[in-house]
Amino acid sequence: TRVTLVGVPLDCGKRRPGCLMGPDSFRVAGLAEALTALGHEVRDIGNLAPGPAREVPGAHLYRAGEVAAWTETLIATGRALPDMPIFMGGDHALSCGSVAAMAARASDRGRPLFLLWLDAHSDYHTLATTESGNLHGCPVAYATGQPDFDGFPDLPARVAHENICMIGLRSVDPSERDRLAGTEAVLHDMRAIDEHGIAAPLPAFLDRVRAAGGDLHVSFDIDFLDPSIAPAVVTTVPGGATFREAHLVMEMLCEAGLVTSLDLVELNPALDERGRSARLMVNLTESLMGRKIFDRPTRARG
Ligand code: DIR
Ligand code: MN
Ligand code: MN
Ligand code: MN
Repeated sequence: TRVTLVGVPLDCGKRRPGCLMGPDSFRVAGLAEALTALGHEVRDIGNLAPGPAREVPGAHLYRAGEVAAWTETLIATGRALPDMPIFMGGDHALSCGSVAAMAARASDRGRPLFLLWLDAHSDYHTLATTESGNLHGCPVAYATGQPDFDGFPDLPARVAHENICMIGLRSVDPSERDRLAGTEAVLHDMRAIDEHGIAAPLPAFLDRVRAAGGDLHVSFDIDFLDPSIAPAVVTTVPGGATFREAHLVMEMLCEAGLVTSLDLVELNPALDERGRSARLMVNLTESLMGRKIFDRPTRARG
């Protein structure tokens, strides 16, 4: 696979700074080298920069005009990217732009975009519902075309709720829950994983992507993982995915061969312990891109 690494040092989606160092932390942890060693053709196009902040009304919102400017840049740049982009964040507000860009690119190719959201949070706030005012809690609502994003770029293509699967949820605000409940998004909280295992929800979703001939964007928020293995994030929530569970998800995605783009977001290197969380994200990306112990026979499909 030809992979394009895109640095997105966006750090304005929440108050505590640090994510701007994320792209370089992934570089230092050897992301490009690891993917090259797996046989991929890797190109690092460096870090993007946003245009001037846009006018976004809302006194309770934190640096929303800058997030809107980043979104504009990401849509323009991302939509034209060939091959498989990996968006190295940066906080999760960058997914307003990366997901919108991948939806636009898919639609340019006549395909639907599917979205796998690996996160403790559902990130389904609008500018009107967010209580924190932090826009890293908003990308799914923006990318699905919810109202109340005044000042943001018009969406070139929206992601359909029925094409969204979320895994790892354990911090969902009441208004997010209520509005998501009225949609066809498939939501798997940690209890579902406890009861059925993390492998259970994936095959049905991946079969739908394949049947629709869709592109598949994976948005990987590091707080999907349990804080004991990935402490370098400001919004840790106990009870996350284990090391083995996360690798299993990545290996299953690899075997399906459907992933067309990836976000690696919310890593805060200032909170990292000697680059451990960054390296874990690199190792998980290796599993997604082909590292394995033994081959598995291809799963029979009906
Ligand atoms: C949180 C978002 N629900 C908020 N938290 C996130 O600020 O509204 N953490 N996305 O990763
Ligand atoms: Mn998130
Ligand atoms: Mn999160
Ligand atoms: Mn919240």
